[in-house]
Amino acid sequence: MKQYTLYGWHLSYFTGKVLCYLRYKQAPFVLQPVNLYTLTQRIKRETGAVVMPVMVTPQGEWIQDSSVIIDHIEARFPAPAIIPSTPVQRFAAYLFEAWGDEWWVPIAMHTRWSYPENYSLFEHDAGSALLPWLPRFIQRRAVRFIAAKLRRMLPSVGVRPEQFSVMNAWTEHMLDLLDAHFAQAPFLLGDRPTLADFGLVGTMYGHLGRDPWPARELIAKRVHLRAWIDRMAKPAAPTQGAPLLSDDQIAPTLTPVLHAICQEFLPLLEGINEQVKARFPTLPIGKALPRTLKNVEVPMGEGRFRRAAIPYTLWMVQRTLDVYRAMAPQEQAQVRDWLRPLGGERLLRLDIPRLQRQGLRVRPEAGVKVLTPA
Ligand SMILES: N[C@@H](CCC(=O)N[C@@H](CS)C(=O)NCC(=O)O)C(=O)O
Repeated sequence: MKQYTLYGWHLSYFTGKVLCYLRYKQAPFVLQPVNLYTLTQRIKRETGAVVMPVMVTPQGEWIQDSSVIIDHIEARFPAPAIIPSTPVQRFAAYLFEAWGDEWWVPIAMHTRWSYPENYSLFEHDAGSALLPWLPRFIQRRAVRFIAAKLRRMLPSVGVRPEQFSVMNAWTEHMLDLLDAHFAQAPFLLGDRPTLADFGLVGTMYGHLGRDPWPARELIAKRVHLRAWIDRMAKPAAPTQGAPLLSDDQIAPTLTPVLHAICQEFLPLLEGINEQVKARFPTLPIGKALPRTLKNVEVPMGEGRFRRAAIPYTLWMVQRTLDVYRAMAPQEQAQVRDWLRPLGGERLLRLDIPRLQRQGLRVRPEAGVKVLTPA
């Protein structure tokens, strides 16, 4: 059988997500550590962005974005299923994917780049991927240049020294909650992984679970979380027959996590949406919004957290909400009844203008008229 090629680095957040997923699915693929030429020339030409991961199909089609890659494979390799068949678990799986992809980015960047002891492994791994044919000292020099570029993005995603104590407290607490959950269930929604797990593993696989500082200081002592990361990284065998929780339930151990999603991530979405809606009427037709907009301030645990608004995040949530919209009224009612006591029902009323993705940016979906304010 012809193979898929996944271009990425195992230390990249979103490559980790897809890598764990493709392994679990036993899809025919090879991981091709992406080199400088492919990253900056071929991927740029094919997708319009310098980004990873990108997957090339056996037919030569280039697919960019971890969620689109997953959708492509799901359509062709339905078993083992990663999308729950019941409404609350299905909606929760997409919500966890969006949260895992978007909310955790500052935490993963902070735990990597605020601790210089991590740099050497990054330089080694990224260097041999980027310029495999050149001597090690040139590889290191080139990667230092890229690492410096990545570090310049830190303040925009919220990695700012004055926020470190809030971020650290949040992380310790959230990891405790996840550890307590994995002490009683092998995966987020039951006995087999779903899209929820693949969303969350992005932050844990290459970053928290593997960078030396967080792996030692944050993950090692949380043995159940550590074991989940390892299960996700090296799936034993497809757990096709293994059940999710019965009766469309979500484990009570996830209730505090879901509360946090509703009290922190939802205000972030609302803040981004406000800015996006204000920008759309003046956006020239066919143009994408900038990658980042102005700051948004939201709760984070006991504190407050400021970061730049990223319009792309709303595209991920449009994906979640589309799943809800496609449900029968009875199923929608079940999702509403589940979200209400969590304080998340207004997520369903978030009136995001229809968005089309363009690499890491978004623009109004073709054919959708954006009304100019009177
Ligand atoms: N939403 C995209 C995100 C991809 C992404 O942000 N990838 C990072 C590496 S993990 C990257 O290439 N970033 C380059 C940049 O931000 O310009 C996905 O799910 O694939």
